[in-house]
Amino acid sequence: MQEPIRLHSVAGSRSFRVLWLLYEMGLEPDVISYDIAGGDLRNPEFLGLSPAGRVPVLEIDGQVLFESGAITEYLCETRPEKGLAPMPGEAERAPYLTWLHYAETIGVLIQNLNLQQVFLPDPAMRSPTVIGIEVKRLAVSLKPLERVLGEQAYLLRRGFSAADTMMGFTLESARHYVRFDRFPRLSAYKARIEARPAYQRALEAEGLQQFYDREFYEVPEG
Ligand SMILES: N[C@@H](CCC(=O)N[C@@H](CS)C(=O)NCC(=O)O)C(=O)O
Repeated sequence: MQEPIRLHSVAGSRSFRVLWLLYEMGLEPDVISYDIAGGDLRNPEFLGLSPAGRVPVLEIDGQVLFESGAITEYLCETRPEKGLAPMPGEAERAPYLTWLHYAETIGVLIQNLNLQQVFLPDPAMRSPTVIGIEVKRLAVSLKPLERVLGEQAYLLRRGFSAADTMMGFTLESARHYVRFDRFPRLSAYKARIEARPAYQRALEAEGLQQFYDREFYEVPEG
């Protein structure tokens, strides 16, 4: 009998990337949910799986993996028949790796903004200067996506891939800080990937996101 696949997850976090990819591959993980604000991720048991206390963590094939990009690469390399990534030596391998990791360049900007706008307990602790800079950096980092999506429907010319599962979730967070009407192609791409049955299923399985209590966060006056 095959061992169960276990995904350690926080709703609305980077673990969504992995859940969505697993569903795109037709795999059925058990989802173990944590409360990010409640200190769950600092439990010694969880720290034994993820040393920095971060999600996602995936238990699969007798191994424990953390880092969403590494998990994505591992899943695609061990299950090449799913056709969700160009393998070494195949066409578009370089842009695939580039976009897959670029999703974390954007992810870190969002993380900084989440810290400032969502997690700091007292608004007086926020830095309008830092928020303003990070929002600008986020908008700049979306521009290359707008350019590439003018020429193709997905991040790779060959079609939907795991670069999209890494990036797509990131865009859903980014729109809380940058207005997407400036990025019409990116908006169309976002709608296209979110309409996929596996994306919708992951949303349902994950439950309500725990991060945002409003549609858009303005840069505070300062
Ligand atoms: N580069 C890592 C980042 C993981 C990460 O920071 N995850 C966030 C949720 S999106 C987290 O677990 N944060 C908990 C904390 O910072 O305490 C990845 O892509 O997996």
